[in-house]
Amino acid sequence: MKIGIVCYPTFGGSGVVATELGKALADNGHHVHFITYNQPARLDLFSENLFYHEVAISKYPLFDYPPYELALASRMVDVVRHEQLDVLHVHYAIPHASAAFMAKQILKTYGIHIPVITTLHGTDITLVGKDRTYKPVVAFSINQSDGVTAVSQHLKDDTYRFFDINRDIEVIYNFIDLKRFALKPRDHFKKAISPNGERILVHTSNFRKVKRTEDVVRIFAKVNAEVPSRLLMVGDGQERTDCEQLCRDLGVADQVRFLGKQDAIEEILSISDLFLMPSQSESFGLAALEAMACKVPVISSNVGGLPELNVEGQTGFLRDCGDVEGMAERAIYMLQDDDRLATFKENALARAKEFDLALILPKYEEYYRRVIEES
Ligand code: GMT
Repeated sequence: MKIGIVCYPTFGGSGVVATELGKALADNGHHVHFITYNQPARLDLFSENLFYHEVAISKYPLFDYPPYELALASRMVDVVRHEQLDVLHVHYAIPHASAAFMAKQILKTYGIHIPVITTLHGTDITLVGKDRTYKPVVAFSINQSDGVTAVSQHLKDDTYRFFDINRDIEVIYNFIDLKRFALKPRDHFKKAISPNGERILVHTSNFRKVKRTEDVVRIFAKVNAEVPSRLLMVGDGQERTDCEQLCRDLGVADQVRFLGKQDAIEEILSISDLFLMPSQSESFGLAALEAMACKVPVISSNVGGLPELNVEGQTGFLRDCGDVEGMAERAIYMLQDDDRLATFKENALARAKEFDLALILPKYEEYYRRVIEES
């Protein structure tokens, strides 16, 4: 198939899923055309089947806000026509689904029919999408898509709850490349971070409010009072400065390292014992899956799609959002006993294998075929 993929080219979860999916499809022989305003973060173009089409935005003094959606729709029209695409797959509803709708209407005037598939990732529904500013457009463009997927059953349910949706939504879970995300021996690195064998806790995110990064620090401070430990904070965003201050206020600044944005996340996960994800909202929790693939169990909140990934008492524990006390108590329980921790680590990997890219990729391919046939 010739597939167009539209996504945010950033480190965010939806961009990562779209890029990894595109690369895997290209490896499977499909021609994959990325249409974005920058080359996606994890995209290397060393494949004859991968193509990148930049959306260039002209700036005119008249525009306080350059109309990106129009530039994107025009680029989609151009790529579909000249590359003869079979399907357009847009990731994250805003503004990709509505731009695709516009492109589809324009293409009709050239006598071209292009099926559009929208994948909902999370905040495009739970946070931004249901904001009154965008809600009618999001609902309309979901209903007008030829196919819609959601990354968890919970996100699918939320979409029906928040919007007036009159069509089917297919659940296709996030996936993991187990070749890349695997436990790698990194003893020298581990020794540098925890010279006396302290347990290593880790959090990776974009440090937005929704991630409750201050809870991460508070949980760690409680754990650290009972179990010799270190915390690695990976990523960057608006909450980082407050988190750094909180570390000082709680007296744990020397035990916490802020590593900023990192490419080789699997290296950091390989030396970690426990992943913390106390999010306020999380449609799936790709970062937790990446940790589990590297044999790192998870303490998370029980919101959104997290219970579809993290299994209570097996791969970790889930507590109510904001229950810092409960999360810390369960973390201490896991970290205090070597054998118990080892069992959780094995279970985490076994669960991650259920989301292997090799299992999820055929679901997308089959869905593309079905939508192309039925549209
Ligand atoms: O988590 C983020 O802030 C990034 C966000 C995105 O849209 O890029 O991630 C969302 O999509 C990921 C991939 O499908 C999911 O695994 C994340 O759970 C989801 N984030 C939220 O729902 C907050």
